Amino acid sequence: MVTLQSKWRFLFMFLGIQLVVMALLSREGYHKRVSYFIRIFRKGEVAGLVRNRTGAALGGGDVYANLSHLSRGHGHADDMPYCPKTSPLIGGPIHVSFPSGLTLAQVERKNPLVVSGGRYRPPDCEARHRTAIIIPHRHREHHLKFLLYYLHPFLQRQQLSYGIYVIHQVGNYTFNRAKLMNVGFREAMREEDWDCLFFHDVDLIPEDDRNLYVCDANPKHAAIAMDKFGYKLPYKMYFGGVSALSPLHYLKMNGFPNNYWGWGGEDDDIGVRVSLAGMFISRPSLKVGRYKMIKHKLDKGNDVNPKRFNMLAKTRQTWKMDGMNTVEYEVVSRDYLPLYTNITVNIGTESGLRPPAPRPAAEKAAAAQNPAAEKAAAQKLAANSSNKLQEKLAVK
Ligand code: UD2
Ligand code: MN
Repeated sequence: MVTLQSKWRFLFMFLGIQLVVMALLSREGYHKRVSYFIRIFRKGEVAGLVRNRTGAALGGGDVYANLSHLSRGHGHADDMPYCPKTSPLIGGPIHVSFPSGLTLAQVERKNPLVVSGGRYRPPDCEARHRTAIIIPHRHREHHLKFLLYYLHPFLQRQQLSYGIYVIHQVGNYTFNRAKLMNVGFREAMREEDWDCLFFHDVDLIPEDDRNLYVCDANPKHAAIAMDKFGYKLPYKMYFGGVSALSPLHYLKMNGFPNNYWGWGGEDDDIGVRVSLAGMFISRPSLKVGRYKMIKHKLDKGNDVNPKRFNMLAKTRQTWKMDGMNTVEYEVVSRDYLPLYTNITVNIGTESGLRPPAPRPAAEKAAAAQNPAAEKAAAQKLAANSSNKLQEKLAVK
């Protein structure tokens, strides 16, 4: 039997709950709260949608699956509520494959909300994070196309405001990944006050959108689990592939080294810089920081750098003298393409930005008459420049 006393108790409890709900609603403004609750219900819907589709596709869902309801019509109003802390569009594992015949025009059509220069903002809420993606590049258009195909919807699902920058090294001189990153940092920050920069190999495709492209309190190594290393971290200090730094992190460690020409070493140097600058490496979980690398051979013009171990041994002496504070380059062109901003740049060689001035014609003719003297002169020049490099390294 229900007594009069217990009836009163229920009534008070009911009123109490109502008061708490009212207080919650009025705390951050009625409008924001209501849209928050609406989103919770929509989250269920979207998650269901993704689960349905992922269920069908073994090894992850279609990266474009839950973006179709975002429409161009919204416009971007100033009084929009912030996006929720966790995006309701996130779906987890992504199915990654590389179908032949994909074109950039198709990628454009699949991303109608991306605007000139490869920029995007969520159409229905104010993004909580602004992330720039920096991709060092030369002669990898084929990989770039696949990366763009996956990265655009991946970032949209995370409700980020973002921009994609491709930093293209001009000419055929030895490739320099880390120096291109320094260029990317400066050029991207010149355009917008990004709060996080992702330094991204062109051939790495993220396989789980819970791997958030936002910065942590410490520099983040995002590519913790790659197929090429059996989805495990190859060694503790590994910092290659994809990493994320805030502008403050980047400047604190004086950016990346400029003097690693060719393949290898620069990623370890960067890892060491993080700790020399008093920071730690943060990482997502192995379950989430998964990447597929598009298979490739070592590129022409990116031979293994034989000096890398010697240079690495000196990072402690060199990091403050070589990096963001000394980077020199010339922007050749800047193009705002539909899916990315392309910055073509001359980063020079070990001996500077410009090739040595051509010798006067008379001197050349004399050399042609005397090949032995020409050979001796060439040897002297080579010895000089390698001495210069050695000196440079020794100073650092
Ligand atoms: C590893 C690291 C990479 C870097 C490199 C050593 C992984 C997944 N990545 O990559 O972060 O430390 O070793 O330098 O382990 N690139 C071009 N054109 C070229 C050469 C390079 O665009 O001609 C760019 C491109 O973005 C590429 C990146 O540089 O992804 C790294 O070069 P890689 O892919 O040839 O080297 P890899 O896979 O051994
Ligand atoms: Mn690679």
